[in-house]
Amino acid sequence: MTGTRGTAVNDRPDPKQQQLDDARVAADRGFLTTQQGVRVDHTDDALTVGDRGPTLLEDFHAREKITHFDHERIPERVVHARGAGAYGFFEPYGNWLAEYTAAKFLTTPGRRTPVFVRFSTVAGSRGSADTVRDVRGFATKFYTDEGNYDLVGNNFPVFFIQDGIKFPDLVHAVKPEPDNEIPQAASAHDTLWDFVSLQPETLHTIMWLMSDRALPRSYRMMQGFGVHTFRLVSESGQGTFVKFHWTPRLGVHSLIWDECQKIAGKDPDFNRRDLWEAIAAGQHPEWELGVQLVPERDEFKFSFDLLDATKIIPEELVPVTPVGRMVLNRNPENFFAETEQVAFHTANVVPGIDFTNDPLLQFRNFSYLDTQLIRLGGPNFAQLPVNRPVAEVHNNQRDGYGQQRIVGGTTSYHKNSLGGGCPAIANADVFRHYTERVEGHTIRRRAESFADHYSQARMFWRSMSEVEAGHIVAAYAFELGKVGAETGIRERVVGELAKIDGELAEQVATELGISAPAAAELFPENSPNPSPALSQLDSGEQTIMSRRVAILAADGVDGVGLTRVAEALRDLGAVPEVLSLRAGGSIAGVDGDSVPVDRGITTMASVLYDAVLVPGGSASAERLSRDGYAVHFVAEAYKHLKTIGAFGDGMLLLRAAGIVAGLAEGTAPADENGVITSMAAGAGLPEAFTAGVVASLQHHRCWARTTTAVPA
Ligand code: HDE
Repeated sequence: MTGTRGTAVNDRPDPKQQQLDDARVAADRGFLTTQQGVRVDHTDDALTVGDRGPTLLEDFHAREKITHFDHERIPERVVHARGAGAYGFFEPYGNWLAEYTAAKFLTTPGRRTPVFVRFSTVAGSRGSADTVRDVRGFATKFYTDEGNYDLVGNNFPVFFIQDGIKFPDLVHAVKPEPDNEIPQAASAHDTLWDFVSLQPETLHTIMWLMSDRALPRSYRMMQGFGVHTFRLVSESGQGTFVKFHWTPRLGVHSLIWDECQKIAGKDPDFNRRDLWEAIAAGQHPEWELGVQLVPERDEFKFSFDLLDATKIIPEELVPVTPVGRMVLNRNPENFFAETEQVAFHTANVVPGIDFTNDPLLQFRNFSYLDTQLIRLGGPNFAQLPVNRPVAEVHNNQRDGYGQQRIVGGTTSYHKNSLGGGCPAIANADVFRHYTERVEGHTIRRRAESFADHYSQARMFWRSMSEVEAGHIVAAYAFELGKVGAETGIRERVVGELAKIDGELAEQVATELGISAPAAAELFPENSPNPSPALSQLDSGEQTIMSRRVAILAADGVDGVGLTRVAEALRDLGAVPEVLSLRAGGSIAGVDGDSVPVDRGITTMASVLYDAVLVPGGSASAERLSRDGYAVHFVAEAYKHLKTIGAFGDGMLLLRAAGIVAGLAEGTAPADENGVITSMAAGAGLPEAFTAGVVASLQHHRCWARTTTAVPA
């Protein structure tokens, strides 16, 4: 489609091409070359004069190697610096949405659109830990046949601020403090809470940040939201407001704050590793895409403004309707090339999806392209493999840093006659901006319809189960407890909480040892009913798929019983691992069998598992009961409300940890305390034991234990 005149079509072998081909062949065969394709025979010693003489500048290989290394780092993302990515596909369930949108990838049954998803934390640097208290990014690039569509969302459905001009303030407040760059990847510090206490529009999202949503057990177990109200546009140009929701098949599950802090030391890559290993093991995570649709005539029917990104549309008012599913089934090959260089942009839309005047979204449409220009070093980043559309690209944009395309012809302008008028303007399947009538005065003022910062925070708080509400209070107490007591910030925040809910304010104040102001709930008239959809307890399918189970064992273990339970769990998709006092090899079973060891108890920790099992075998159980790590392992699992199973003499270890008093049998199949025990052993181990473990593990944690769990 580009110009025909002078296009380099040449039958003679091009020597340059020959060189390139040779270099490629050499690289394919694994020969070491310079960037110019020259083979080198030595890369371990630089060129010097004699054995002990100076290094020579003419060693072009050494200089090229070190120069390239010196330039390896690119600026990290100013937010969402730490992430993990994966490829997969999206497919719609049917075509019913075609009435509302011209976007074919959402409405063509059977069409699988490739995707790349990047999950991230927001506040920390690239090297920070995964399990910090933070929002998670959930950004999806759909490589549709009509061009790339990016849904750049988060795992919370709301955002901290209403107008993009506040974004630098918010991010400066939450990032490490500028004088000493402390703390890394943490919101528990003066500047964030100073900002929160003075900027009440943050209160609803802060409530989410204090909730379990900020501590996902896995990227595979969190929801995603487009956050803004977007607009679907039909073939005939009719607009419909839409909110996008991703719902994970595995349910929405979280870590416990104490676990998060320990995992940050034991395995800072916990969430990254989890995603990578699940995909590598063929346990491909899956989400359902759902939409909430609001006809244009209903734009003003709610007590909140659809353009206000600090508000949700409660699912009880507008249900979420499933549209299709997304499966992630391939890990990247190179973190930098793919996960680091991927560039998302809210303005990457395709025909059928458009924006609204949400003042946060409008800013994002400017900011993402702007930031890519500096982060990826120029205007050609769309040519990087991970960003390249599958749709054909033709235009008159030329040159710039990192240009990869060699476009022939003499014309790079529109309109032209010399290039045959190419690229031509299409008249079908084109993106046409939605025609919206807009009028008003030029003002710098927040809309009155954005004023209620309290009633949805109240709805969230009142929709929580007792356990979840307890976590929220504890989170406020932890975070504010790290804020200087003399600053007045704690009091100001509690004062804002009192405008949400008096009881919440009082509970937090009690934890902080300050007095709570009297409840002064604002906007009670807007207070929606509690929304059960906001609680995440017992969400999703009842499955133990990909749940990690530690089996603690030593020489003399009941290998027959161990293998029986492990196989049953593995058959259901769980990941059992045998942990022993040595990190490898095998241990001797009591029946003369031998059991392979996967890992060492001291290199792992219960916080890295979802459940713990202790098989019988008196020698094994006695040895473990004398080992501080093993005792701590089960005690900590108990504290973190995890399923614990023990059979035969395995109960000795539970007794050593103070979990059971004696060797009495538990109430199989599922003890409501999540401790499943059986006196049986070997081939006699009843199926009810495993069934009890599975039933308990399906609930993620044993919440009933919350009040009884003793500190490990
Ligand atoms: Fe972002 N955001 N953001 N953001 N955001 C970036 O873009 C920005 C907002 C989100 O995995 C940056 O390439 C502004 C809301 C995700 O690569 C930057 C505003 C939501 C990612 C930027 C917002 C998000 C980013 C940093 C307020 C949820 C990571 C590097 C107006 C709906 C994407 C980059 C990835 C990244 C700007 C608010 C989600 C600076 C100005 C709301 C998931 O452009």
